[in-house]
Amino acid sequence: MENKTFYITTPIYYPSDKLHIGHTYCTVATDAMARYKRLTGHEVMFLTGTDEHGQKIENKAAEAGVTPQAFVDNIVEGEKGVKDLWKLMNVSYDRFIRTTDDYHVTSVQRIFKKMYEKGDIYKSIYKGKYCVPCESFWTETQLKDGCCPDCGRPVIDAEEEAYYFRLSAYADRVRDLLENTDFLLPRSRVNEMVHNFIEPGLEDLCVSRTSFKWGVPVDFDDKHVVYVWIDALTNYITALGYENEKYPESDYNKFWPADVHFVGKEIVRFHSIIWPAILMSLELPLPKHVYGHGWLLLDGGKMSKSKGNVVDPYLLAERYSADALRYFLLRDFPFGSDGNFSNELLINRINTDLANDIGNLLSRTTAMADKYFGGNLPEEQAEGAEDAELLAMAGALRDKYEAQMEKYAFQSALADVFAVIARANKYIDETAPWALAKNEETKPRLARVLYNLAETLRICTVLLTPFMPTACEKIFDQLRIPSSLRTWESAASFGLMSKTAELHKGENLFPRIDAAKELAELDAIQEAKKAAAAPAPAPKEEKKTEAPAPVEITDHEEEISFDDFCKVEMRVCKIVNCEAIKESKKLLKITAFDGERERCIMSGIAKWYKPDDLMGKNVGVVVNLAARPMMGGKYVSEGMIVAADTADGDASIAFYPDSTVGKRIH
Ligand code: ME8
Repeated sequence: MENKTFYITTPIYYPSDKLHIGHTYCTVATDAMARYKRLTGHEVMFLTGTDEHGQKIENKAAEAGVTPQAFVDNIVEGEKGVKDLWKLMNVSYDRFIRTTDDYHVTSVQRIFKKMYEKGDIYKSIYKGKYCVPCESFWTETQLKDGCCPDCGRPVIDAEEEAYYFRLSAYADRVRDLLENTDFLLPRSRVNEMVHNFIEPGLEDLCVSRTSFKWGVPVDFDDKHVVYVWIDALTNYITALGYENEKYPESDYNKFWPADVHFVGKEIVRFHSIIWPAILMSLELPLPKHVYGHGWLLLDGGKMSKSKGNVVDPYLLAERYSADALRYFLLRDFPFGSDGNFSNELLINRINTDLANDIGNLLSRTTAMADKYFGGNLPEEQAEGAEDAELLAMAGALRDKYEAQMEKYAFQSALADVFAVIARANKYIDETAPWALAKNEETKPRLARVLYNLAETLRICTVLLTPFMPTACEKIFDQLRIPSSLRTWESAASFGLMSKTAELHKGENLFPRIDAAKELAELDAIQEAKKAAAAPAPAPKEEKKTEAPAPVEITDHEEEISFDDFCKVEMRVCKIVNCEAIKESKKLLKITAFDGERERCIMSGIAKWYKPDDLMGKNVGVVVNLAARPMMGGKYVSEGMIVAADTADGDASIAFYPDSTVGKRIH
């Protein structure tokens, strides 16, 4: 078993915005693969990270009024940033590389120089479309209606000095690699690469820029920064210590070449053409595989922030658990192809596979063991005719699963496991344990039925661990499985558990979801986000000529200036959760979505409104009150709901339509 290593990577993501479900999809697939390889006894290096340089980030930071470094620090390390997301999703990466890490910058400079000294990088002239006010070069395809995509102004043809990588020199070797090896997977992607990029003739690649500063400086010519791909792709070796002192050379020797790079299909070109060519230039071994996975689509199109249709993995994982989301992503969509994401699919999958199939199997098995045997199966057990098929299927499962996992066919591997789970549920119907329990003579048969169910669950749970690590631990615990029987080796054989197994019913791991209610809530949240992403309506022109109508000031009102009034920010917020709290009869704890984020509001309206009266309603909220700790700091209230005092001493809250969520109230 020693010396088996496995090196797997995700793309390094751009921290130009919060990551969405697409990034999560690739990362959890990589995590499942890494966990599977650890389970099978490999020493795994799982690398992920962020690709932090470039003009886009520089521009975004400028818009936000912060330095590029502060901007990326916030998205990567800040609250609900990239690292928080991977923690929430239970992603077991071994290393996280940021291209702004000093050691990476050093390596990139050394690599660039090496390639330059070899003659594979040379200085030339870059020609492109230039926006003078933005000082930005654009390619033809980046232009919007022929104009600068950032400011919409016309562009001019312009030139700048740039370094180029002699990609053309490697065309034949790359073609051979693509056509005659299994380097690029799935195989269907090979033709596209060859036809679209190799056959028309590979052009040399521009690898430096002088028009922006946010990048790795070329150390022998510092008006240039390294442009995109030499900086980004080399992360896969710099994170192993190549050309830097951060990690020992032994890491590189142990893990390079990578076993597989998982990447989305839109960057297959860079990973299957440019990356091997860079490595050839550096005279380094090539990764064994690049796997180009498909996209998650929404309504048939790609998700995009500007369309307001990105799916937020935080929201879904917090609502349904990271395990359920991980399982759904890898069970519903074939890894190599595109798939249409929908909340409905997610909820259906949770209800059918997790609540019904495995959830029921577990709770029926443990509940019957508790009820009929006090949780301890007796020694005396009797085999029966119904056993053979279940035992054969469960006994053969590990090898079938392995064959699929080795092809990165997560969907098929999971389908195989769930076929056995379905078979076990059918076995319960066939053997009717409740009937066996009625008669002392059939108790040994009952004991064996429960034993077989527990063993089937054990094997399935070992194989599901890479996909649902937390839930699987809990299943093992309910079945009192010792650690020696949670292993890959033990999953190959049926019947390893002691016959006098102890098992007890525990918490319901996958509660059924009320689909109609959840879908309505998720839709409402999505609508609110879309409304918030849409451009605000143009402000009404102020009527300067008419003086405002005089307002009568009654004695209990202190007059405030218009400027003071403008300081109060009221917005329509959607109540996504509302509950009574045990510490107070007056207060309700409300979670309200303000168009950008959810905030906690402690509101003293419990006397007039029950939680159900407010769920899903859109209400006016003062959102810029200083946050206020309440109940000794147990809760922090981040807003105040606007309510009217009615004549009879009641409170009345105005409700707004969905289209106004996130909008300001003036
Ligand atoms: O391309 N469906 O970063 P990026 C599935 N920095 N996967 C998706 C997806 C979707 N809708 N959207 C994104 C970059 N992804 C470069 C990579 S690597 C040396 C440099 C996933 O933030 C998918 O894996 O645009 C895709 O390739 C990656 O996120 C792109 O992330």
